[in-house]
Parts: sequence; structure tokens; C-alpha cells
Amino acid sequence: MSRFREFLQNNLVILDGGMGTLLQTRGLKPGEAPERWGLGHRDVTRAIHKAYFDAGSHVVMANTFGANPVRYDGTTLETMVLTAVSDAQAARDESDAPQEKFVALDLGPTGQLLKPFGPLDFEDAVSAFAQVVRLGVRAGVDCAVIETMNDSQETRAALLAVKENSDLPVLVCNAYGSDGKLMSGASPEVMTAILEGLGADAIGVNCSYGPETMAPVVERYLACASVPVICKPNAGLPSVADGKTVYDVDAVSFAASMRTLCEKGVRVLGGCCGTTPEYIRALVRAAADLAPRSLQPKRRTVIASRSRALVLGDRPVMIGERINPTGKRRFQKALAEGDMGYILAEGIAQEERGAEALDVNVGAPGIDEAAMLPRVTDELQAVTDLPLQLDSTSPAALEAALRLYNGKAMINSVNGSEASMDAVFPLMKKYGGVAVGLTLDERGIPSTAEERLAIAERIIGRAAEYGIGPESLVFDPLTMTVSTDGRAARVTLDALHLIRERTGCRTVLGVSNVSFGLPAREVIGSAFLTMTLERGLSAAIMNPKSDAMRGAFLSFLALNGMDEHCAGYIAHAASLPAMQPAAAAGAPASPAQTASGKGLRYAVLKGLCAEASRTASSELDAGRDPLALVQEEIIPALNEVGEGFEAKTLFLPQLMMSAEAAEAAFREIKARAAADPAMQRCPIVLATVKGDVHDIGKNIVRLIVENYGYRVTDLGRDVSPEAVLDAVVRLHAPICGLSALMTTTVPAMEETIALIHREAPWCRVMVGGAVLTEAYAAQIGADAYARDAMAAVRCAEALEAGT
Ligand code: B1M
Repeated sequence: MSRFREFLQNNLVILDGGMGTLLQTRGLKPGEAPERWGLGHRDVTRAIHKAYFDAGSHVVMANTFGANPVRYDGTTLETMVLTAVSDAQAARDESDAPQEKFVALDLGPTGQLLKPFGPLDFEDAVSAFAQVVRLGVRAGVDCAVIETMNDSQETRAALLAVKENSDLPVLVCNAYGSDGKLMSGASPEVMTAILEGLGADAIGVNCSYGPETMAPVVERYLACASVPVICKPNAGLPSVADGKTVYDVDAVSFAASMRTLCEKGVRVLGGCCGTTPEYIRALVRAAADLAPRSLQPKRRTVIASRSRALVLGDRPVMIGERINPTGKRRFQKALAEGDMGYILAEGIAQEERGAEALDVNVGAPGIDEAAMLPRVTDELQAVTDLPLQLDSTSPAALEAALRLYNGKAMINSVNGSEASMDAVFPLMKKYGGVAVGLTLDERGIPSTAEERLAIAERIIGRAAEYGIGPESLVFDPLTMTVSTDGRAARVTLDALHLIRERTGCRTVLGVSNVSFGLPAREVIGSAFLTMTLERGLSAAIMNPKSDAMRGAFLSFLALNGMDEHCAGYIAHAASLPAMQPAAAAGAPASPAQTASGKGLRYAVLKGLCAEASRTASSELDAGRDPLALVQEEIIPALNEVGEGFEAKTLFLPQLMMSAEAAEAAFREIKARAAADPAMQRCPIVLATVKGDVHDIGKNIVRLIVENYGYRVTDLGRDVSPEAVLDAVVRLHAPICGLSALMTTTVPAMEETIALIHREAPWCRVMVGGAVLTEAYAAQIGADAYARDAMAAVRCAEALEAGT
């Protein structure tokens, strides 16, 4: 075991404090990169490192936070990392402070957002971090610290890069918002599930806030993490006084709050922005008489999506079984044609019917599972935040999907055969996950409950050899059909009970098999489901779209006091055909009817791009007015998404998917709403202002204004004042239209208006965007304000007449 890993297991670990904020007091200018500046001021960074060691830090981070190939070319990067590490090592050698001392490679965000937030591919991010890690290893660092990450997927990329390119111990810190979530929506429980699964040595929080504000998030880590928890806060919140940035928590209060967190169980302590060697000295003093709290393995069986952690065992959970082509010709066709819209709709429909996780199986003749499973996984995780159960017998498909799954997946499945365990356990060890253990082996499915238990025990034993605990296994005692074997259900129920009692492991069951070959399958299926739940089943893989099955599941919860005020049951009852107006009752709906076919508004709301485009097209074919589609479907859907985003019920990936779906529909509408060539009016320059990427509203304005004969030059979004002026001057445009949707970008709008008025006095500026009002528009100097696209036309006409 590495010296640092052993140290981490047995001691409180003191990290260093702020680097960037200290460099600013030594001459680093705002906006300058510390790692580049450090190259020219090695004596300064070395002195800071030494001051931290002298203050009592066990771990000092090399000045490599921003050093990565996304920002620097190979040679610069190499020099940067090797120099930064060697300076930290020199400081360690110079310091005669008595504590153990280590040098860490510091890995911060690449500076580019990963898909779907930005342009960077997951694998490109992994490769970028990998380059830095290899340099760190060459330079001889003792450990790696990944920090200030606010996207779970980028955190995963960095951690995988460390794991694949070194055996360095790795500490991972995320930076949380005031809502206790990362930008990508992950909570401490989600990050714990993901990071422990990937093998982080310690996890926690850095930057963000001062220690007291950070405490609730840290306590959530302590409640669910089995590895040491890190707390590395700022010295409170920054403000500017006399032209200098100051922080509102002093060294003594900082140390006192950190001591309290240490008493609660935090084992790795340090400081971030605004903290100095004085803070670390105070912290070392405050924690001097404290011993590390012993690590308590939490043994939780938990799976997670990017924003939702699901604990198995607290109460039964419903896993949707419908993303599976077996026996479904329409699904097979969708797979063969790559019709993602159909598959995504199937996922969303199950979510709407109460599924809490989704099984994802794409195994069908002629389908390359190793390509299709990751593709479907990636698309599904963009439109739903339900945790996924990756269901495949192909290790290559499982690995490809596990790699890019932004969560901790359930893996369906491993079984008692040597080949299966040899294939699946290494994947689990590397990527994390909870495996479904099928109680069968090379000899097939045993006919007795005891034999199935024996296989479960063998699987637990083999998993342990890989360092995988029983909490990462959920056993499936296998359902056979009762139509061919009258004892089948009994054996399953007995095996379920035995496995639960003897191993303590959670259980899962695909319940539908029991009724194969029988009429009215849901009648007997729902009775069987109730029996399995009564025997303690943790998770049922079932059809949430079946009223009978869902009814049995929800009734069980209500009858066992697991459904507060019977709310789930009541909602289910309200959706039953018997409770609907007569017209709505009828044959069970097909997936196409339930999930898609619900109109454009629904498709935009759910972020279904293909569906949005298809629906827009068919509505237009049917003679629907393009403007009405925009006003009555797209805008209300986007407003609803925006409200959800504000209320934190929806997160950025969903916002992005809805925007993409709106744009897909919009492209259809635009193609059909061509301008009348007979009308030729004046040129208009149109742009969304600098810093603002919202352009859906501006695109609508363009569509309508063009329809009224104006010749629009659309400069796009995030357009600088100078670029707008250039176009206005070049076209000698009498009208310029600016759009802004955020309070933070209105100043850029004001700046653009002032520049145009100064340099192109013939041009009149009209503005719009949800954040503006008439009065606000006047205040920032606009010549006209338009509330919506039609008002923009009226404004343009008035401005044209006045020019
Ligand atoms: Co974001 N976003 N977004 N977003 N987004 C808002 C605007 C927000 C209100 C959501 C919220 O918190 N409730 C909020 C702004 C808060 C504020 O400052 N007041 C917000 C935020 C915070 C953000 C990010 C910072 C999120 C983050 O990263 N944490 C980020 C910002 C990125 C940036 O710009 N630097 C961000 C990103 C995004 C997406 C990329 C995911 C996506 C935009 C995709 C795109 O446009 N290509 C997006 C979306 C879709 C929204 C919401 C949900 C919808 C906006 C929209 O398209 N509305 C929005 C919430 C909301 O508004 N309900 C939100 C429909 C559109 C037709 O209306 O643009 O108002 P609108 O246009 C209307 C009128 O205003 C007028 O006519 C149009 C048609 O009637 N009009 C003009 C517009 N421009 C005009 C110009 C004219 C005349 C009329 O003359 C020239």
C-alpha cells in the first residue's frame, strides 16, 4: 500500500489552503492563470508551499489546478506540471516541520464543459486528464486531488483518468451550490455512490462557501460515505473592500468551525479560496487533540443517476422492464432503424407511470449491442434522471455503457458460472455498480430454493475476492412460469426468503415470467407480485404501464404504511380507466400513444428531439398555423421547463434537451414559413447580446420579422458589441434588434446600444427578451421595446417609418 494511502487510513489529514488568492496578493492579476504565472515566479509558489508545510499541512498541492491539454500545448503542459511538482517537492524538502509530508497533483476542471452542457466529449476529457496524470506520476507525486468540479461527469472523467494511468491514491472534492447540488444536479448522496464505486480514496467538498455554510453538505457525506470525508472550504464569502478582495471568516472562526466538523467525523481538512498558512496553522492547533473518527462502512445498496440516488432495501422499488426488444416487434424495428425517439418515449412513459429505475436491454438479432447499449444509455440519461439498470450478456456492451453512464448503474447481470463472474466483477470493480446476481450457473437453474441460495453464496464469495462487498449484489431467485411447473412460483418465493434471511442481501425479480402461457396474465402476475413483496422483495422488474401490476405494487406500499397519506395509491386510482370520462376508457395504449403522440408541447417538455420535429411537421401538414405552433406549444413548454429549473425540479441537462427539441421543431417551422419575395423592406441586424446563449426567442423574432419582408442579418448569439456595430455599419442598417434573457447580460445590451448610438447614429435599436420591461429598455437607452415577436414587427414598422 502506498505510504499516503496508509497515512489516510490511520490519521487526520491536513491539506493546504488557498493558492490562487494568495498569488493575487503577490502580483497575479485577476484573470491570469496561476499555473502559467507560477512558471515565471517559482520562488513565490515555492515559498507559499513551504509556508503551508511549516504551518502543519500534510499535503500540499502542486500549482497544477488549471494545467491541462485543453488549455496548453504539450510542451508547455509538460514544463508546467513537472516544474510545479518539483517546486512543491523542493518546498517539502526545505521545510523542517515535523509532520509527514506529501505532494499532490492538483486536477481542476478542464475549462470546457462536457456534453451535454458543452462541446467536450467524455473520452476527450478522460484523455486530457490522463496526460496530466501521467506527467504527475513522472514527477513523483504522492497522490492526486481532483477538486472544484461542479459536473459529476467531468469528475468521473478525471477519476477514471487517474485510475487508468496510475495507482495514485485519489481525493475527490466537488463544489456545491447553495442548494446542496452540483451544476449537473448531483447531490452528496449521488456523488458518494458514483465516486466510491469508481474507487476514490476520500471524497468531499471544496471551495463553495465558508465552513459553517458548507456544514450541511458535509454532514450528508458523513451520513452515507464509507471512505474518509474531506472538507476544504473557502474563508467565507468574498467581497471587495478598498479595491481588495476580502473574505468574511477569519482564521480563528474558520478553525473553530472546522474542529466541529472534525468532531462529527471529517478526516481530511484544509482550506480553499481566501485561506492562508495562518488559517492552516490555526486549524492544526484547533484539531491537535482530536483523533480521527473510525471509518464506518455504510453497506448501503445504492444506485444512482446523475441527480438521483436510489437506496434498495428501505422499501420496495419498481424497475421498468419495457426497454427490451424481446417479443416486441415494434421495439425491434425501432432498434434496427436507430429510432431513438421511440425508445426514449418508452423510458419516459414508464417514468410517468411510477418507475423508479429503468432496465435497458437492446439485445436483438442484427444489433451491435456494444454500440447500441452506450448510445441508448447516453440518450436516455439526457431525458430522464431515473437510475438505469444496464441489461446485457455482452461484457463489451456493459463496459461501453458503464464507462459513459453518469451515475452508478445496476448491472443486469452476473450469475454463478465462472465465465460470468470473471467477466462482470472486473467491470464492477472498475466502474462501480450494483450487480443483479442470477441464481443459476453452468448447470442451469436449480430446482430447489436451497440450491439457489448456494449459488448466491458462491457469488458473494467470488465477489469478495475482487474486493466487492455483498451490499453491491442484489439477488434474483429467478421466476419460472407456473403454466409448465406448478411448483415454480413456490420455489422462487422460498429462494427469495432464504437468500434474504441467510445472506442479508437485497433481492430483485423479473416478475412477469410467472404468467407466460396463461390467459389474463396480469391477474395472476399481480397476485404473484404481491406475494414476492410480502416475502421481502427489494425491487420488482415489472411493467409500470400495466394498471393491474402497478395497482398491486402501490396497494402493497399503502397497506404497509410505506405510502404517506396513500398519495401514490390515490394518484394511481385517479388514472384508472374506470375513473376517466367514458371516452378515455378503452384498449390499453401502445407506447406510441402514451409517451409520444402527445403533441409538440409534450415533446419539447420532455426533450424528445425527433418527436418534436416529427410532430411539428405533421401539425404543419395538417394545416396548423406555424405561429400558433410557436405561441401555443413551444413557448408554454419552454416556460414550464424554466419554472421547473427555477424550482430545482429540473436540471440543466433537461433544460438543454428541451431547448434542443424546441429548435428541432423550430427548424421544421422555419422551413415552411418562407417570406413573401414580393415584400422587400429595410435590413435589420439581429443578435443575442454578448455572454448570452439564449437564442430561441431571437430566432422566433427573426422568423416573424422576415415573414413581414424585412431582410434580416442574424449574427447569432453571444455577439460582442463590436460585431453588432460592424454589421450595422457594413449594411448601413437602419434598425438593429437585440435580445437578452438574463439579468446578467442586460449590461452587455446597454453597452451595445451605447456603442451603436455613438458610432452609427442613423440606426435605431429595438430590444426584447424575457428579462426586459418597457421601462427597463428605456433606462438602458433602447429606442424601442418589443414584448414578443409580433410586437417586434410593429416596432420595426414604427422605427422604419420614423427613420
Ligand atoms: Co437558460 N435561463 N440558462 N437556458 N433558460 C433562463 C432564461 C432562466 C430564466 C431560467 C430560470 O432560472 N428560471 C435563467 C435566467 C435567470 C435570469 O437571469 N433572470 C436561465 C439561466 C440562469 C441559464 C444558465 C445560466 C443556466 C446555467 O448554466 N446554470 C445558462 C446560461 C448560459 C448563457 O447564456 N451564458 C442557461 C442555458 C440555457 C440553455 C442553453 C439550456 C437553453 C437555451 C438554448 C437556446 O436558446 N438555444 C436555456 C433555456 C431554453 C431557458 C428557458 C427555459 C427558456 C428560454 C426560451 O427559449 N424561452 C428560460 C426560462 C424561461 O424563460 N421560462 C431560461 C422561449 C422564448 C420564445 O422566449 O426568449 O423570452 P424569449 O423570447 C420571446 C420574447 O421575450 C421576445 O419574443 C420572443 C418570442 O415571443 N423576444 C424579443 C426575445 N428576444 C427579442 C428581441 C426582440 C423582440 C422581442 O427584438 C430584437
